[in-house]
Amino acid sequence: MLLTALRSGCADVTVRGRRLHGQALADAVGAVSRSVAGHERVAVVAEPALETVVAVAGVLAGGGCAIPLNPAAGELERDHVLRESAPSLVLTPGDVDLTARAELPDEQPLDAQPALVVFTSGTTGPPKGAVISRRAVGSCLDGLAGAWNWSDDDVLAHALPLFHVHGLVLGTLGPLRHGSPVVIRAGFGPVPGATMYFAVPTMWSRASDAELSAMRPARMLVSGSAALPARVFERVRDRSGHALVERYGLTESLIVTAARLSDDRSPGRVGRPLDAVRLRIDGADDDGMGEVLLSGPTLFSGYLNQPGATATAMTNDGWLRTGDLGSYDDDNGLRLYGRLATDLIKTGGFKVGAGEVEDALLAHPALREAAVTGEPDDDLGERIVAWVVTGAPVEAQALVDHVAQRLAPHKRPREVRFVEALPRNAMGKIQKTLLR
Ligand code: MLC
Ligand code: AMP
Repeated sequence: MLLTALRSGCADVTVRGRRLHGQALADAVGAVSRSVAGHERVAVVAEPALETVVAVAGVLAGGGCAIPLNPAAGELERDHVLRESAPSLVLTPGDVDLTARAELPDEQPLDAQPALVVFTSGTTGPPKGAVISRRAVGSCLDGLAGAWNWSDDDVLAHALPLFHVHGLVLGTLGPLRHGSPVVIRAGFGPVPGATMYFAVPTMWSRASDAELSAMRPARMLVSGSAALPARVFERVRDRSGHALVERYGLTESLIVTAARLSDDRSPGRVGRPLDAVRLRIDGADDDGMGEVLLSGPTLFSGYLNQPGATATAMTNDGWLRTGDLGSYDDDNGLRLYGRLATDLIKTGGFKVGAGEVEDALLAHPALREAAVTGEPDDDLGERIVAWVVTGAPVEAQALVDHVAQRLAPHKRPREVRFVEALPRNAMGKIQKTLLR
């Protein structure tokens, strides 16, 4: 059983000021379940709305698999996701009637059946669909509950998008499993009575002094999805009285480590493994720093339709290569230092592949060449920079809009640099290190 609190009638969800809870919420979810019966894969246009929560829960409660779609995805990206995942139904908020009533279908076990397909970027090509089982979701959420004593006494607040693991699994399915009321706001900020806040570092960095101070009564403030800068950690601690709790994971593994409230906390220390998760450091240097590898029940089942990419992501003995650089010991937990692949950019907590943006840019008729890099950014952690060689006059903004419309606004370059030529090696490969 996945959505235990929802089934027992004690879930409580508020999105942008609209609330549905208790039996009325369970019944609305039941009605969606009935309406999608027989559909194995259902795409959900994940607008930040109560209907999205009810739609995803309805698909899962009936044993189906939900595919969250970024509502701001451009045509190219949306077509790709729909083609790859081939849902037999696409639900938009308009398809969900919050006043409809039906009993929830019978319980489904926490097993290898897919619960979600979440699309995530790689270094090259369009995003890949990570297939996430019911068991993985349940194990991750129970692991976090164990680490943080997350219970129905908690009230969770966040402003995360509902089409990625952070906002969807932790921020939505977590409360439906653990029974903590959740308040999902339009912009990140304090919520009276909240005991837990989940946010990406950019949100913590943007919170005002007054907002941070209003979060003082909470039990824990949590940061994840991207590296937490020391100055953000310190400012949050000064203004709110809380040392941010970091947790770490990937779409492909869900959340695998978390700092405990009893741990000494400092930026970059993302805690010890959750229950049943195993972690090892591959190719460690003298300082113990190497690639983080993971195994355990929270791991994804593979990339949809891409056995080759799945095999590349895993070792022969079944461990996931994360591409993250870290060191581990039982006393200090996992410490993260950065990523191996420079072609993966984390901007505002969103992962964006350089290759995907380059492909989109090159479809613009004025461009002859394009290379995309990530550069340090005080606000976003990293910002996407496009280096372009033009064959015809074009404004930077036109290129930015071109990417925002084809892919999604968060994948747009924040800066465009016009160059005469891109540096290439003897093989003709672009040397991105020379672009910095
Ligand atoms: C701007 N906009 C444009 C545009 N320029 N739209 C179209 N074309 C253009 N050229 C619009 C945007 O759509 C948006 O609209 C608004 O302008 C502001 O856009 P933005 O500047 O891109 O947003 P920003 O404020 O910078 O967003 C910051 C942020 C966001 C932190 C709120 O990055 C965010 O939500 N991050 C969370 C990412 C996340 O959840 N990652 C988890 C991955 S899972 P509008 O209408 O939208 O305001 C994972 C695993 C784990 O990593 O460990 O958790
Ligand atoms: P995604 O593919 O969007 O799920 O992003 C996964 C990546 O986010 C990981 O490989 C890490 O690089 C990064 N990440 C997640 N949590 C943290 C964290 N607490 N600190 C630093 N990086 C993180």
